[in-house]
Amino acid sequence: MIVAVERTLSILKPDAYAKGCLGEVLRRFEAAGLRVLAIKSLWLTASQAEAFYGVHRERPFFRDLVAFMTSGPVVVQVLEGRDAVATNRRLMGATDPKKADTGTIRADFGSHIEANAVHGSDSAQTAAEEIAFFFSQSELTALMPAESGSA
Ligand code: FUP
Repeated sequence: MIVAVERTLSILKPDAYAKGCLGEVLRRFEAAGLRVLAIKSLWLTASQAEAFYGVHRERPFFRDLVAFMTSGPVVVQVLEGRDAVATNRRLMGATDPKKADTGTIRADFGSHIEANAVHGSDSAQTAAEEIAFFFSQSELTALMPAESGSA
């Protein structure tokens, strides 16, 4: 079976940040073989949250989702590893924490369908777009080894 090494975008949402479970969630990613390629914390503006979740603009929960995503700081990160998109989605669990499998991040740390602790890209194509939304090329290459021979 061919398993692709790929990248995905992960967000630790305001509820996860407030609960103090960032370390445990990161531990689970690393234990599953996902490496943190780039990471930063920020407080999303309404325009950023609206643009990021633009696909849901017409849904009834859109306003509440934007309000929630701007209610506190988040951590955004690029995870890299084998089958990263699917691995991250498996670790996250279903969108609604009540329906998420036991032991998944959303089952353990989510409160309800809106405050569900984490976001993860749902395809390689979406991942590429979401990574570019938050990270510049230089941020993505910051952890590459320095050129040999430089002083
Ligand atoms: P997921 O890919 O699991 O994050 O789920 P979706 O892309 O379908 O939804 C994105 C976010 O919208 C969810 F994380 C939470 C929010 N949402 C609601 O608040 N209510 C809904 O009924 C569905 C999604």
